[in-house]
Amino acid sequence: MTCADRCGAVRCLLSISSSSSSPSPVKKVKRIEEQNKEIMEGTDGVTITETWLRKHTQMYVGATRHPFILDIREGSVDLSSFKRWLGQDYIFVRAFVPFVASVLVKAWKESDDKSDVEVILGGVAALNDEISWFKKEASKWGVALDSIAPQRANLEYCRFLESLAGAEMEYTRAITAFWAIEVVYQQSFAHCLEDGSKTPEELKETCRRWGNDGFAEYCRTLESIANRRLAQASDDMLAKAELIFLQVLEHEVEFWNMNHGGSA
Ligand code: HMH
Repeated sequence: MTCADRCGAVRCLLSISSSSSSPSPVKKVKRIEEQNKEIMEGTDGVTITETWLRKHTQMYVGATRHPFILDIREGSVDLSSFKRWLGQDYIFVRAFVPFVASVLVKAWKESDDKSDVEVILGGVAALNDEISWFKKEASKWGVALDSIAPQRANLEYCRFLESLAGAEMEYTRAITAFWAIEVVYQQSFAHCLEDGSKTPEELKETCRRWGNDGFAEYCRTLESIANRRLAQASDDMLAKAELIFLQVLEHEVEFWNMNHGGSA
């Protein structure tokens, strides 16, 4: 497949995933299945998530190299934007807890590997720690967490999390979403800690929360669970999981947009 073909496929999928006047969900899934047959030719040994990352590079880069993150890395971030992100992300993380708990229950009921439960339980424990961290960090910045209202993009993302937590969302799609949500933050904040970055000292602790090596390892474990499930999935399920992956990327971009620029 040539690069031009691949770019065409990305553009096509972008329109599939974001346009409200696009075909029905069934047609979207069928189109993704057809494209995947082509893309998967000659990709033996490459994991499913890897093929998605290649196919949707543009969107993935959009979510992990957003101007908000680039500003942190350049040391030019507007502190009111940072504080807004802190308050909004606290609300998001509170809504993320019941979603992760739902993934835990699905792993217990549906997983073919018992160790998945332990990995997800580790994620729940980390979230407990994270909520305390948000409170501490907010008091450091003078952000009053209790009086913050969620903004539209946040509400929409939280609503999406609720749909992912529903009983009709099977484990394969739920764990795929879980990996995607975590990896965007890991990749974004790790970028702010790379050699040559000018991240201000007072923002480094935030970046280390998601950019540290342990979190990267945790994301790789989630990715390998997702890939194990995806490798056993039907073409229909694969295409549906890919759509979830794209929806996560879109919500992440909107979440960054919400925090970036404008007035606090
Ligand atoms: C919006 N995405 C958002 N917030 C987070 N804290 C994470 C992902 C990672 O947990």
